[in-house]
Amino acid sequence: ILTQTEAWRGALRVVQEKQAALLQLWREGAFSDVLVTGCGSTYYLSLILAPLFQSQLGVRARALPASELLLYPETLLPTTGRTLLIAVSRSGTTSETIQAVRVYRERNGGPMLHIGCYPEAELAQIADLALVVPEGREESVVQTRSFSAMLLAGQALVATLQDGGTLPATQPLIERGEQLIASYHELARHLGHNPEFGRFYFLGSGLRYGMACEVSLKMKEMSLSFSEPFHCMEFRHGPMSMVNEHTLVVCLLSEQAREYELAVLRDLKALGGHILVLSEQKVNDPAIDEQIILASGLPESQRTVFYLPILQLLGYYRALTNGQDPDHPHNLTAVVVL
Ligand code: F1P
Repeated sequence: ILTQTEAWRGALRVVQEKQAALLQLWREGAFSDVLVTGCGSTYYLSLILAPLFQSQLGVRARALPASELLLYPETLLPTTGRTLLIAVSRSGTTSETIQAVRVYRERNGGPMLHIGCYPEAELAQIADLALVVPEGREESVVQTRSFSAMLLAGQALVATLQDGGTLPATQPLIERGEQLIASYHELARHLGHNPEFGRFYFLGSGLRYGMACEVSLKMKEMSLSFSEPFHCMEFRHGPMSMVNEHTLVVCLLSEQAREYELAVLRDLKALGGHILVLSEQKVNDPAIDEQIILASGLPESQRTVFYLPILQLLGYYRALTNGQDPDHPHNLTAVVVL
């Protein structure tokens, strides 16, 4: 978790190296649709990437777990245009993802772009183009550094394909990441070790929903704690009945709907919840107990990666509190085979 910013350099370098090929694929393809798929963490990465494609590039974009794409292809709307399939997988060997890609291509044709960490893996080999970030590799079963590297590669991919788009500058990005870790590591340790918390909720909307899913999964799989993600406003429609004084609510606060989201947090605070907010700038509100200020200076579409280190650390410290090995939690393997 603490070394992930080293992998960011690799992610940006890979996209830079492939820039010409990516632009050629994108322009020649004239895609109307983008379909992003993966499993587990890499499905959540797909859930972050699809709205980025849609909002930044104006194509219809959708994320589906590889198993759904494989077993329920009829849930996809047919398209009259061309689709770019993006398969995300740390290992590049998850059999659900490989099979989903094979079956989809047999039926629909079209190119496949892979985002992963292993150049020799099957998905990298069968891809038309692969963004492989070997620096993202890690020993733990749980994806942390790899997720960060693949996410940044995906964000940089979207930036590259935008007309006149530029990649974020590598050095300032890394420096800000390291500053965030230095500033808030202690907060993650403190909250993660607090035995009072028995329930964790991660709220994020719009571009942040996939991230809320991922950081909630980190908490769940590393520490075997009760943890769930929701869209912010959705939380009031039932799930908030679970909030009490043993609940930590983590909100990835937006700028465009901030007032609505703060109103939800005030309700949760009134129920006894402890509220941690991550926001670009400082926000003053009585509902907020703790705040992480990203101060990235980047547009929303390019700052998602900054949510990761501290919230991964939160799961890590909770795992230690729960007596779990955060690298090798119970019942998990690095690659799932169908
Ligand atoms: C996908 C994945 C991981 C999860 C676990 C099992 O792997 O579901 O997200 O943490 O290790 O596999 P991959 O296809 O991204 O390699």
